[in-house]
Amino acid sequence: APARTGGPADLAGLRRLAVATLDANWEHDHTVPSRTLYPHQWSWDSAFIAIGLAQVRPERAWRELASLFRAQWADGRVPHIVFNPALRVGAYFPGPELWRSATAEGAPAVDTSGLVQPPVHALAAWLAYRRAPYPAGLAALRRLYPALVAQQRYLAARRDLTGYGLACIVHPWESGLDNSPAWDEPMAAVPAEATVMRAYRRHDTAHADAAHRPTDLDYARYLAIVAAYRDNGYSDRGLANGHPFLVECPLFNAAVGAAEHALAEIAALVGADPGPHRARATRITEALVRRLFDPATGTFAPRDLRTERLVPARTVLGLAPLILPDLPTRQADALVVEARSARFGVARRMDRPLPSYDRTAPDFEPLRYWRGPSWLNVGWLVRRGLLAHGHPELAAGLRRSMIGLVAGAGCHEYFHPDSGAGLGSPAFSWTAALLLDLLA
Ligand code: 2M8
Repeated sequence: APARTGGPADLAGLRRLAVATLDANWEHDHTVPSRTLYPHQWSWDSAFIAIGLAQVRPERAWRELASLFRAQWADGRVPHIVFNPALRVGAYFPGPELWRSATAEGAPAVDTSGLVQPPVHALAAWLAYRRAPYPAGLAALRRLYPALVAQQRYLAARRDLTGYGLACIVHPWESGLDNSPAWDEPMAAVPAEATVMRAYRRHDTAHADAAHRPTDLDYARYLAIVAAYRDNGYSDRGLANGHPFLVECPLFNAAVGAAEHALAEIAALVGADPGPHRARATRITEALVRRLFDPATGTFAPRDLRTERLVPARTVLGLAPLILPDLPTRQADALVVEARSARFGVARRMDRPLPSYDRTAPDFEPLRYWRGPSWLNVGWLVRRGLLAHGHPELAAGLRRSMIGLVAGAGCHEYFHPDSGAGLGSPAFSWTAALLLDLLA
């Protein structure tokens, strides 16, 4: 493994490793998150990947986003997985045969899932353009703009179940933090038994240690929620009457708000009116504060719409609203306190990486996926937030810590939150892409 010293020679080596990782994961018009674990195209992965590609392969950055948006549904939803038809059956579980998107109204010609992921794409497109503002980039941005607007319209029109102005997620996979302790409470109410999984063959545990992944009981519930949504044609009408998982998530909605800020910038560039985007951004931030900020804990928490309760687990999802430039000082200051606390340990000099979950919690699991390990994409978002709210030293500390992770272990999917050891896929695309962005 490369040394941890971080001198210019090491940094050049790290950059080469990141570019080689992205090149190896490039697949005709998109980048797979990982050749083994995730061999298709994933929605928010593609956004993070485009940010890194913009620096080294700008033409690919735009192809990455364009290929994802070609799979957009008629209602505007951008599917969380776009399946590569060239791959064998069983290359990923659950595959197209379980999603059956072709039978749903408004689905594209290619097989996809019916779920979405945090809409970080407008932000990615804007950053990619700023990184490589060549004329083809502007043309690509112009083509993408209406699709990005439709993506937001879907979330506002179909997923605002309460009328408060927030989008709800209908599956933990939509949060991107699949088995986060944030979902334990809402998931406990989903009827399923681990034994259901005997009827299926999981693909992930053939490539990663089962102890580092969600459990069979988690997967049984994931499938039960997919079946409920799919059997209703992936329609969002009637979700409130019995869909098994309905949550307002702070990271997801922070992404929705950040998207409106980015769309305002893009609109100005492509000759559209930025005003409505700014107005929507303001309303989303207000709704986040009203609905998901918990003054008792000083952080944001998901709201379970079946019980109307805020989830008590303190996860890194709660720090995400920092990315909103218009987050009021009171909430921004509270989040900085939360980030610096022993729970998350953000500091000018970090002795350990940013965990995905409160490291003082009794059920903190340093090896298991989103229940403790450190991930570069959330760290990258939190760093942006610290910069947006005037904490350059903390942002620099977090950046150094993230670069140190890759220097020590390579472009892993996630990292042990104490030792920094690499976990999950060893050649993971968003780690490579966001490292390039951090080094730019
Ligand atoms: C993970 O999620 C997929 C399901 O969508 C899986 O576990 O198979 C999550 O880490 C998610 O955030 C990510 O987008 C995806 C691909 O990297 O993997």
